[in-house]
Amino acid sequence: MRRHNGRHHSTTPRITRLLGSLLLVAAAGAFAVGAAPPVQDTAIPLGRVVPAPASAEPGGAPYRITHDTGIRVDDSREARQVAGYLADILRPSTGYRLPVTTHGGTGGIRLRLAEGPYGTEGYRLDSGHQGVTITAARPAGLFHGVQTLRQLLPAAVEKKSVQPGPWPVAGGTVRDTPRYPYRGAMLDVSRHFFTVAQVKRYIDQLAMYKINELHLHLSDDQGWRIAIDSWPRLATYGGSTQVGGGTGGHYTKADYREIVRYAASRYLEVVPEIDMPGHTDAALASYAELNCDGVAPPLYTGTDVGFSSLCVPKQVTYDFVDDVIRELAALTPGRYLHIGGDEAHSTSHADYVAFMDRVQPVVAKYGKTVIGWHQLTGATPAKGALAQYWGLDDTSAEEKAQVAKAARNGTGLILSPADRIYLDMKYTEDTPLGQDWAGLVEVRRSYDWDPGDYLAGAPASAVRGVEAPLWTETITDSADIEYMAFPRLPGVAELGWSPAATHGWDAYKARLAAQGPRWEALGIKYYKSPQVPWPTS
Ligand code: TNX
Repeated sequence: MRRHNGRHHSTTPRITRLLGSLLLVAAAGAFAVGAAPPVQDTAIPLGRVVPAPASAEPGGAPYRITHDTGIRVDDSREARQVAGYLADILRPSTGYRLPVTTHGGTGGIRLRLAEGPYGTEGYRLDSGHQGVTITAARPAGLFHGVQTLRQLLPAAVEKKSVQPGPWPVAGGTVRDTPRYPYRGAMLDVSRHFFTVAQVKRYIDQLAMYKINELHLHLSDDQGWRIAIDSWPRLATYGGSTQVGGGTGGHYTKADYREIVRYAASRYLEVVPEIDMPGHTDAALASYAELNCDGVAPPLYTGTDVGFSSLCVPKQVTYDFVDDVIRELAALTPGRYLHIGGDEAHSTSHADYVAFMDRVQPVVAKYGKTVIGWHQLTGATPAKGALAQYWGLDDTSAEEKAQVAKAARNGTGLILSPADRIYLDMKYTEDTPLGQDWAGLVEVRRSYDWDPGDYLAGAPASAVRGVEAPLWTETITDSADIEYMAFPRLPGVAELGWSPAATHGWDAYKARLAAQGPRWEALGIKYYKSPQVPWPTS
């Protein structure tokens, strides 16, 4: 709706003009209720996308999706699936048939696989009078291009009921490839359990911003969340509660496979984490023999950390670890297995080092690459391992130097600085959910830093990407997840995807603001940060 109309800029006294505008607003409101609402008739500018594309060259006529539009796709199974995904988004709101075809023709929406400078995830989007073509070397690139196309359409495209349109896509060319290969989000399903449906909903939201790694924190003191056949009580007993004493839950192997399958259909890789040797009360409570004193502690439903440890000297510990890693690796097509390693305050340093020396080869034996929280750099990270850095500005110089040194020696880094991108940190003092041990993290603070030079002494080439963890001591349902993730998560996605040259808060906040109506259309209740110029609707 146009709110500034030249006709009202007359010489009438201010008060009359004010009354006039009030009447105009009232009339517009009545119109919206009665007839079709006023529609946006200009296309969204080509670059107004989060994460910012590597380049956007506007030009030429826009394309308009109409009842005649079809989706043409190369005859590859994966490309057809991406086309089906796009059709599933566009059909409910446009009301058009949008047939997906694999034979020739011209115009319309086309998804095309072709060699070119796209890498495994990049794409090119060309829009003009005749149609929109997304070209990529791999299906992941087509999928990311589809996310860009979504954001170039009016926000109402996200609604589940037929909307009036029109559906223009600005003319021009977008060329886009990611800055980093690892762009992750972590969900802690231990402190509170989240159902498969809740995880899928989050996966869909992550995919909109080209996030490609879903890290699931599957075990902690408060709950063990994955079925392990050789140690069944881990899930049935260790998974039977959660923070606050609720009934918890766990994923059967079929549940977990379904999450992996769904994530893969959105081009996310699942990174499962079993946190060891600390954060293990749920396991220790399930099997007395895992404890050094042979006595099982009670299940834990509080929020303290650092009080539990696997028994490092006992052989049974390694039988347990081998079984768990073997079964989890067999369920996981992804490359990584995260072994935690944070806050092992009840494990001596010597034991910690000995434990990591024995456990990392087990991960390799089952064909996976180790990821550990950055405390792993206090032991000897395996060749090829990645360390996930979760320090803060005021983390000790010594600890930072230890991580930087490991990075210089070849350990890759995933950056998750807690005072920037921990999604469980409160935005302000008044945020009803979350914690504040790493400080308050408003939207600008979470966006305005550069992963490339963040950790002094770590070479830029060591940085594999970024990940936004969401710890769930205070988070219990999808609405809570969404309130903490939006609007910070898209900023993390942009830090991971967009070239450093595109970085800038002023331009970003305008692009971010344009996401608000999309979230509203999708039923996402986000934090309306006063730092962001949300459109008034
Ligand atoms: C620290 S960060 C933890 C988690 C907590 C989180 C709460 C990290 C690797 N460990 O155990 O859930 O703080 O913000």
